[in-house]
Amino acid sequence: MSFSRRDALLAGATGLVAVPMLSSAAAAQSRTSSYAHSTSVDHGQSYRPGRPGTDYRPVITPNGATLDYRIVDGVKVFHLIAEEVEHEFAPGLTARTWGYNGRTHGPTIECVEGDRVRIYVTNRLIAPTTVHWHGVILPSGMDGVGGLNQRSIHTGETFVYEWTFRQHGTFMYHSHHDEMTQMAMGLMGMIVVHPRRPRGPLPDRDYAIMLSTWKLEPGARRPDPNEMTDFNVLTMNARCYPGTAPLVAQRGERVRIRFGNLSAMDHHPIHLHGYAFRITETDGGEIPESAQHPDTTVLVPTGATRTVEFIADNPGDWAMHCHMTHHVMNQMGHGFPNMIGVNARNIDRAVGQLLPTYMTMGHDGMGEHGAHIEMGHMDVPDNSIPMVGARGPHDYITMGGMFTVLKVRDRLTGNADPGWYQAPDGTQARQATTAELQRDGIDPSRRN
Ligand SMILES: [Cu+2]
Repeated sequence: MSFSRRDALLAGATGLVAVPMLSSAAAAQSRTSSYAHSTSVDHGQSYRPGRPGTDYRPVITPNGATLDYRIVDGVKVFHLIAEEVEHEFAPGLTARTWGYNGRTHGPTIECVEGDRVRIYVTNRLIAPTTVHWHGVILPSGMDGVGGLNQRSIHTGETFVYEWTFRQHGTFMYHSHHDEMTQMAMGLMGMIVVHPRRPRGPLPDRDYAIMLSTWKLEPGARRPDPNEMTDFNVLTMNARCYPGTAPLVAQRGERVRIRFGNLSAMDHHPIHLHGYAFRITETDGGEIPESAQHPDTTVLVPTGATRTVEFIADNPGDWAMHCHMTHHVMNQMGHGFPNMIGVNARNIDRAVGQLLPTYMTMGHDGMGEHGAHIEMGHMDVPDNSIPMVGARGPHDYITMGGMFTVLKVRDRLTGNADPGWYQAPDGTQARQATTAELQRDGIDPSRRN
């Protein structure tokens, strides 16, 4: 349909064309074609505040929280407090970060399209700040860019932002004053706006995950905002593996995962094992069904959100991680020589006479690093985590950083971690037996 409401308004304003009355279905149709963002509300109309459980199924922010609100005269009132936070990235690694309401990142702001919101922002930081509402269509004066849309909020001050959500989707909020410093310190969070009139099936599990990157020298207590390239703590909802909580789903459920990325310098191709999903939304709006395509990896550019959906029909423990291999390492040191293939036995013996715990690292790769540290073979500075991993059900999991696990089970209790997957007989990789090798004509000692 080429005739849009905007065209109608323009035509009406110029008085050149008679404006036909549109049926409400046609009006809805015209709205979706005239706006890039997705909307299911009538723009002149006001709506009662959307209620969790009635108007929407609440989103889950793994390792995070959802911001509380109260309703005052039909307006949802929120209060964000920007402040310093003692934050744990994973067991063994904490830092003084900046966040909102006692957590890094800030809690997820969740609304329903048509909700009128009033968001108070109190600044308890040592520096001025503002909050920008990324992707939200609102009046220019509410957009939160320091200097451009408002003066900055000084320490001790409280500002108020107010608008009506006229769109649904996944958005973000973050500091827009001294962004380089304040976002590197963690001042960001997710915004989820549910449609007032949903089309299509609702998800049974709806997850929100913010991707971000940090530089934290081993032993240091504060992230370094000056870093441009060498980020060494890569996080989902400000946690790095093994600190990331698993996502769970019951077999057959429709799962939606909303990714946001506010990394300083990096895009993240997030890969899910065991599934193909559809990429259904960006922070610009819903992707028309005809343009959705199946994929196993979704590239989440910095400054953007991507939403994926799939039916959880394949039970198991499925890795979900950034596919950039340096983004699934924890505090990675790059400043050492390439030792792959080097026989370090003589070096270890010689140095070992002076330093009894000495061990040359890296001659068969980096996978051993975390396990060695756990076994006490190697010391690491206080308040730091090894380059990789955690103990898994079968062996050491040589992944860190932007890594988590989707656990799909026939039966679940709420959102509780069901533990490790027990593969049914005959569905587990294992060492081949001699009989099998003989049966299938496989000779392990064969030379090509
Ligand atoms: Cu990445």
